[in-house]
Amino acid sequence: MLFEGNERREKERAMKAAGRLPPGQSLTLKWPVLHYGSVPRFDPERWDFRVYGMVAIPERWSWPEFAKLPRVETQSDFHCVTRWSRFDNRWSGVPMREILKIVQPLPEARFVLVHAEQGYTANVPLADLDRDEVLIATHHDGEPLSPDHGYPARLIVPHLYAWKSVKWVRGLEFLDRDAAGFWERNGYHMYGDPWKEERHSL
Ligand SMILES: Nc1nc2c(c(=O)[nH]1)N[C@H]1C(S)=C(S)[C@@H](COP(=O)(O)O)O[C@H]1N2
Ligand SMILES: [Mo]
Repeated sequence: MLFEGNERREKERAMKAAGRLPPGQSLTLKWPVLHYGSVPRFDPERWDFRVYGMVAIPERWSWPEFAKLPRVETQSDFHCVTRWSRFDNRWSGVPMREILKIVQPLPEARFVLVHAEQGYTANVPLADLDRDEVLIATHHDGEPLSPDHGYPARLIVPHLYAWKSVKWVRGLEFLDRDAAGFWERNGYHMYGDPWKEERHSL
């Protein structure tokens, strides 16, 4: 226990020195599980991933179709608004830029409402999805996601607070205006930049 505490504090100091620990955050070596509601069951027969709204080519992929999309591996940090940060997560899955290439957002599209099981949603500006480190992850540190971390697939947007990294993701809705998601309707910030501590809206 004592050793674990020292190791954590040392890594935290190192991340702080490297400019990787956002203000008001502390480093965790574990991986907490955080979500509203219960863990949904995955049914590969019925699962689909829909991309719709303001796109030139709407898509609906079944699980086998989704599994054939191009893949990428990334490494990034993860910052929860409840003040823990987890560093150097290795994710693999479908790069968001591949999805954008396929569906071709219309010029009017500026925001995306991300949809998950059980009606969970989060809003993200399109420009914030159009980045190399953003992906729909199916694996973490070489293993398939566990059910409580979002199996079979979750969004990862490392530069925003982790409530935007939607677990059990099922679709992307492209919009010409910002529309609050689940936590955003409940007082969280519309954008959620951890470096500016955009935790709550006023
Ligand atoms: N579908 C869904 N995704 C979600 C949430 C949720 O309640 N439902 N919670 C978010 C929050 S607040 C955090 S911090 C991260 C936590 O991811 P983890 O449980 O894998 O650590 O998931 C995010 N994604
Ligand atoms: Mo969170």
